[in-house]
Amino acid sequence: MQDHTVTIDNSTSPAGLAFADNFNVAVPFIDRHLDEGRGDKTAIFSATGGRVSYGELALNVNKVGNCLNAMGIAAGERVLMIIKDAPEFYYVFWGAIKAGKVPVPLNTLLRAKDFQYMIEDSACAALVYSPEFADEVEPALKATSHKPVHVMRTTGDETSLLSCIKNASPTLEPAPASASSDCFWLYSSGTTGRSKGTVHAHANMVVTSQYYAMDILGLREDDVCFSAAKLFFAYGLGNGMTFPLWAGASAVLLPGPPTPQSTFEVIERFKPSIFFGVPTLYAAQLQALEADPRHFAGLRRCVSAGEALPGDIYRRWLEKTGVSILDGIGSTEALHIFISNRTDDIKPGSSGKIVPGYEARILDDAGEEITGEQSGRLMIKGASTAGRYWNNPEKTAATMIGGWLDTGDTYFRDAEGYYHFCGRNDDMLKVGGIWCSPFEIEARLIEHPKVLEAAVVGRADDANLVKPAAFVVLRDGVEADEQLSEELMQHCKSGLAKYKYPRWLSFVEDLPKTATGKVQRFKLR
Ligand code: 3UK
Repeated sequence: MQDHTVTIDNSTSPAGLAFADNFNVAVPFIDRHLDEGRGDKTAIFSATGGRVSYGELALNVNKVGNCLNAMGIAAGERVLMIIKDAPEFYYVFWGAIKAGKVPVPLNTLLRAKDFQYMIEDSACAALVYSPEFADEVEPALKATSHKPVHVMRTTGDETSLLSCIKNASPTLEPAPASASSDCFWLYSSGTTGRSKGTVHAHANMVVTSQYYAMDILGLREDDVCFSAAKLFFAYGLGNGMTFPLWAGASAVLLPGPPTPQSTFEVIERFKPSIFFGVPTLYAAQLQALEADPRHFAGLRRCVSAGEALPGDIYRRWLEKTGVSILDGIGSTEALHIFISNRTDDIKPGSSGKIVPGYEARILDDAGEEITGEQSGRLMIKGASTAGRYWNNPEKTAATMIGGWLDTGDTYFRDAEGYYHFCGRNDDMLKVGGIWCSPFEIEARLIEHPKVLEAAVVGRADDANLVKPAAFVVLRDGVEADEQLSEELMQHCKSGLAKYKYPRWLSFVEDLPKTATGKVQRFKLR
């Protein structure tokens, strides 16, 4: 295979990466393993049974690519994916890339109106979904003004993707591409307005795999990676797919929700060597371990990201399991972690130091770089960052500035070079590592006939992790009681993605406001 190669020069730090002029990233991630003799090695263990070898993976990727070609989907057209963590996620993602289409994995926890927006915004040519999500996907397809030409379930009858690939050709030439051409998108949420399609190039997954997974995590071919964070998040996409594929290692996929029970079962059964979680899950797992201690044989690394890992969780996890958790900050726009603790260099409560290959700057309000220990706006630069948001030049211009990415976070760097998270510059909340806009919850509350006004802010729970807290002003004559509080929580759970409901709800007479009528959230916090 002469084309589509990437050369890695490990004599420099960070490793030098040189891409062939014609570079389709499916070749080094999928096809390379056949040339390197890993055809029989397990690429994927599925928690629902079954394993997929590198040989079968490459075959199914080709078959899906051929099906997409046969449907007449043109180069660069989007293929939306609403797919659970299972081998078919890999097949569609890599099949699309190899055939020159642009896969767009969506958060499967979202609701019909979110999917409707993404179908319209992406103007996708195809949508592939797991039957489990039909109740939200199908109403979205009915309501949308843009009808994707091809809609397919992953499994089911003869119209499903898995039936389609039965008769597809097992060989596929990689579509022409280059290191900087559009490869895939991930949607990233914003405070106000809708989420933005973050456009990633072919080179980007190579960069995160090399700079973070190989150089910081020390990923090896004999590793087994298990990510509690789902593949549709940039964090999970790296942990549970691109990293193990890059190293020729193996991944374990858990299709269902990650609970202490379900993750412990996977860890005990498959003995992963690297576990990737989020602080909220580590806190819940610790609680479960206190009642029911377990020993995780084979586990050599644990990673946390999505929101800051409290030092207390770090210490208790180390005490209970003997494994330290590496906290690192990443983002959808940067694709993966760019500041991280190291196995031999951890400062609990901090995000660690810059990952070689990335640069960071902290700016004051005037846009000047801060060199001392004061906090400011964190900007980062690196070869894995998205070049633009889809169809959104304003947001692109505001966020991606001269090669620098505005993270939207306030950070300070201490005298030893460790970065410390101080909060967001906007009102966005991270709940269990997942974005949550207070405005969206407020809008849902206000839809309720008994609610006049609502304001939502973040509040720390017992584990020192932020969850939404709502303040509600009721309409005249409505009685505030426990039952109404429960009714409003249910109203949120039924209309929003499940993780977005307020964990606390207080009834108030009025909301603190500025002279211009803007809610003063800081007073509620
Ligand atoms: C926050 C953190 C403190 C921070 C992500 C690893 O979370 C990821 O991507 P998102 O786009 O959110 C990015 C924002 O989340 N954040 C993430 N990690 C930390 N804050 N400490 C942390 N360790 O506000 C950041 O701007 O959902 C994480 C890898 C890939 C990712 N996409």
